[in-house]
Amino acid sequence: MIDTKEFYDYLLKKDLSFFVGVPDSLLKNLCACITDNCSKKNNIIAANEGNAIGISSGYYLSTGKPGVVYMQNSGIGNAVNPLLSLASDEVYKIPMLLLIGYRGEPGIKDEPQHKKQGEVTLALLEAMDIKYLVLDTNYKEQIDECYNYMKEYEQPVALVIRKNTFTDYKLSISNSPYELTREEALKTLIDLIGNDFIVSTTGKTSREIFEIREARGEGHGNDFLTVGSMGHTASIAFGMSLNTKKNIYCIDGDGSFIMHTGGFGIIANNADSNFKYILINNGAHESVGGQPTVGFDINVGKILEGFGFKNIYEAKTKEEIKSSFLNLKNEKLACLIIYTKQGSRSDLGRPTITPIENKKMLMMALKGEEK
Ligand SMILES: Cc1ncc(C[n+]2csc(CCOP(=O)(O)OP(=O)(O)O)c2C)c(N)n1
Repeated sequence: MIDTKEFYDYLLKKDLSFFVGVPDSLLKNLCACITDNCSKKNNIIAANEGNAIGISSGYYLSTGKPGVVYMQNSGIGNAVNPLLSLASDEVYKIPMLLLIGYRGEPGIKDEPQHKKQGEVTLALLEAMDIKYLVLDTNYKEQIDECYNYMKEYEQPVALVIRKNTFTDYKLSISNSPYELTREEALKTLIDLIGNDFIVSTTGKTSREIFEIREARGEGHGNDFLTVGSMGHTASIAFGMSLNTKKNIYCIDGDGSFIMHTGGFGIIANNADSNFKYILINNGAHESVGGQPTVGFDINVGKILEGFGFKNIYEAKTKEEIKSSFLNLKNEKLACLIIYTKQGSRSDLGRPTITPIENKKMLMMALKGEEK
């Protein structure tokens, strides 16, 4: 294992002191160490991984120094375009150190959404002509090698980081002004949603919905538990809502909302009255370690309104969820923003049905509900 703080300190020693990225569960300890030790100005938690490449490129243009971009390998997809059409040697030649969490590494057990990504991670880097090293305990030499490569070739270079590489580092999570937990909010919502359909976001939201249904002995056919494709939950729900009479409730997270916010303009201007948007805002990427988002700093309601949503409700308690729900249900282009604190059960499991089983159950349940 690598001592997290020593790794971080060594990056600083090489003058690699500007960090930007999207947190990852596998890089949880490193992200926590960066969040704890870096000034806000030198650690930007980006909306998505492509944004992170852009920000790091801008940093280089004004300082001549490479930035450090952290991401889960799922985020490579978001980063491909700016890596190839901005940073590459055929375009502007912009060096940066990519720290990539290696979920789904072949031979290591992982969740279905990480399998394919893990299989192709190294091949993707090779196809993009990005030099990479798989991080090892001789990390100082590896960082030196990356540093020298960036100096000589002015190119992005990657350190691919396996599961359990870093020692524990606990993030000091600031106190939340809210009392409700995400799981309490979900239980309340599931009671109210009844026989309608749910499309839930990646991370613990979908895991909690699965376990609530299990505990109640209900099936999973009314839920699409989006395990991957972070930031696309609302688009999936919107696409689904176009051809069904049923109400489709998208239950999203703030990190996911922020990742691909542009999609909401398209949704608001095309959705029918059966598309319902619920955002659980805990101001954090809670599922991967609790690193802050700008969820509490931006006015989500005004943003949704600006895109064309009409009736924005807010709730901080179960009672407020209940009292606004009828309006959400009955009004076209209505949204509900629920403010919660961070935290989840320590024994929270994962869906025991496969994504394909979930898909089949859902499609079966939707059959006969066409508009
Ligand atoms: C493209 C991509 N980047 C990063 C991740 C890792 N990831 C999984 S869940 C999550 C946090 C989601 O945050 P939010 O939507 O606010 O929900 P919360 O976990 O707070 O409930 C992240 C960053 C991912 N799955 N996909």
